[in-house]
Amino acid sequence: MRPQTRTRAFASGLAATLVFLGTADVLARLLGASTSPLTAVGLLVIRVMPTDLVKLAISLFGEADKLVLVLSVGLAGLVIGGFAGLLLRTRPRTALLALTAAEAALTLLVALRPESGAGDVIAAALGAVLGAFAFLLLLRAGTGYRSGGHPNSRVLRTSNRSPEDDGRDGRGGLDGRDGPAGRGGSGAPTGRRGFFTLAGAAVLVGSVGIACGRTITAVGKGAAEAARRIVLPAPAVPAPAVPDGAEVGVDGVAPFTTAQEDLYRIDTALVPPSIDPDTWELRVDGLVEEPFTLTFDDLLAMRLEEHRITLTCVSNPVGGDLLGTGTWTGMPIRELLDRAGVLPEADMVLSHSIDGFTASTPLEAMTDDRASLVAVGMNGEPLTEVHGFPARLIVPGLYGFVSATKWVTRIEVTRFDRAEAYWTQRGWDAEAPILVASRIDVPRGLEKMSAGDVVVAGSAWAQQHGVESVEVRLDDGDWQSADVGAEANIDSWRQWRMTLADVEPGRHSVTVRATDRSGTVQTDERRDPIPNSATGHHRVEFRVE
Ligand SMILES: Nc1nc2c(c(=O)[nH]1)N[C@H]1C(S)=C(S)[C@@H](COP(=O)(O)O)O[C@H]1N2
Ligand SMILES: [Mo]
Repeated sequence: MRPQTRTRAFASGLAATLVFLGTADVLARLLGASTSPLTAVGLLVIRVMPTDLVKLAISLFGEADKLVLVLSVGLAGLVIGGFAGLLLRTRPRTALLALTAAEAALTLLVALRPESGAGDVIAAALGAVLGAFAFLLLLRAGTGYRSGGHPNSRVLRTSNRSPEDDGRDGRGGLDGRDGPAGRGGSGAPTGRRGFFTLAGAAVLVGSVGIACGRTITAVGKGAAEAARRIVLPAPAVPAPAVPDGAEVGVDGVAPFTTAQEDLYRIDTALVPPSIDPDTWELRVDGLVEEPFTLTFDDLLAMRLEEHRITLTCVSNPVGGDLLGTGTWTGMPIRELLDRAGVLPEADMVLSHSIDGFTASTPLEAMTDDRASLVAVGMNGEPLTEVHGFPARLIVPGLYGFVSATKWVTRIEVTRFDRAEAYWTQRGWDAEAPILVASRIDVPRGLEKMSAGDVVVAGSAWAQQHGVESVEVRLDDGDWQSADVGAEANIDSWRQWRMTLADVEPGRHSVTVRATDRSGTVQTDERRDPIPNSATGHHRVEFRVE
């Protein structure tokens, strides 16, 4: 049997890995599954990565962070596959075993994901078989090795000879001569061209697989989006209209109602779970007298209410846009908990997402009179996939990470001393009420304005307390009261505006602070978002000429 050159061995491992990843990826999409081995490893990386590194990745790559992650995982996989391929030179059986074991492990990883179904596992397993098959073909083409057909001694001999073979193979000319007429009989090694044609074909199959897989995802999204054009029933309790004057009429200020597609997205899901509403269920259990389960149809048939609520992320930096206001349609969680009968020792609700994410919400925030919802719609439309289709939680007055579980499947009544939520395990607070805050939308940082009157405007929020007033100051001048837009309710943000008269040419800054109805003035103390949100006044520099 011919020995394997280093290049061939490496190429075999790499190409076989690509066949596995690529075919598993495209098969997953074709079977309507959402988790391919590539995705599963990406999710695992997110899980084990230190929080600081995740933050760094997000700040470096922004919205492309997930793509960068998948690409890095893919490339790392190929290189590892390549190195495993090097084993072919000395121990072809071990190499084959290692590759199959690695593929099996990744298939198992897919199977272990909570959102995985039979389709995900079948796709990964088929990909693994194809990958192993490609590896065998390449092994044959490179050496004439046939699994099982050759006695161990031949393999061992290959191993013994390999050091000198390096030099020989390097001379290349031997390839052609040994090729078709080689010593291996029916298992004859293919010539250099034959081997690389085969390797090229494998690489092509794998890359096309990944490309198609990802394209189908993109196209499928549109189809899935259409399929979910469920018409929500009219809410039994509609939200009052947005009051006149809620908007202060300044271009560049975030609109009072945020369109669902413009709402920020924050979650740990690499691909948003694709949930079939016909099989989705919500379980209410834990410390309750009578646990029960609802289907999506059960939920839609209930007395749904509509509430206007500003959702805010704890990671929102001062001046950031990780917040938005929607008119949410849903079922009051309070009523679901009433039906289950909460036991007296309970003090927390741990909501579970289909993807394993959890949030801990003080029981009180779900049983007092605030509008905590199992929401099925935003602004009159069903939720989109990224925002939690078919159902998510919305709790006024608490940051999203301790309340707003998307793709929710379980409401577990428990105690803070018994269970910990996803982000609490990672150093963030277990309870996190939203702090009064404000933002300048106009002018934009470093904007050039013409001399004279300068209009400044933005938003302020203090969910559950309500925004009482907003103040602005030019440079280091005195705080002046801004005009605040009409208040829809205490759970929604308020726009504000102010005209600074006769601003002198030159560089200036404007700073904003809000006060809530309990009298708390937004602090100017700067601190990081972890563990329970950034603080500090938003300040914007601009130029007047
Ligand atoms: N399943 C799940 N739900 C989740 C999260 C998540 O990572 N997974 N992130 C939470 C956080 S931190 C926030 S701020 C809100 C954001 O909701 P949005 O993406 O719809 O704006 O969702 C919350 N719900
Ligand atoms: Mo968040």
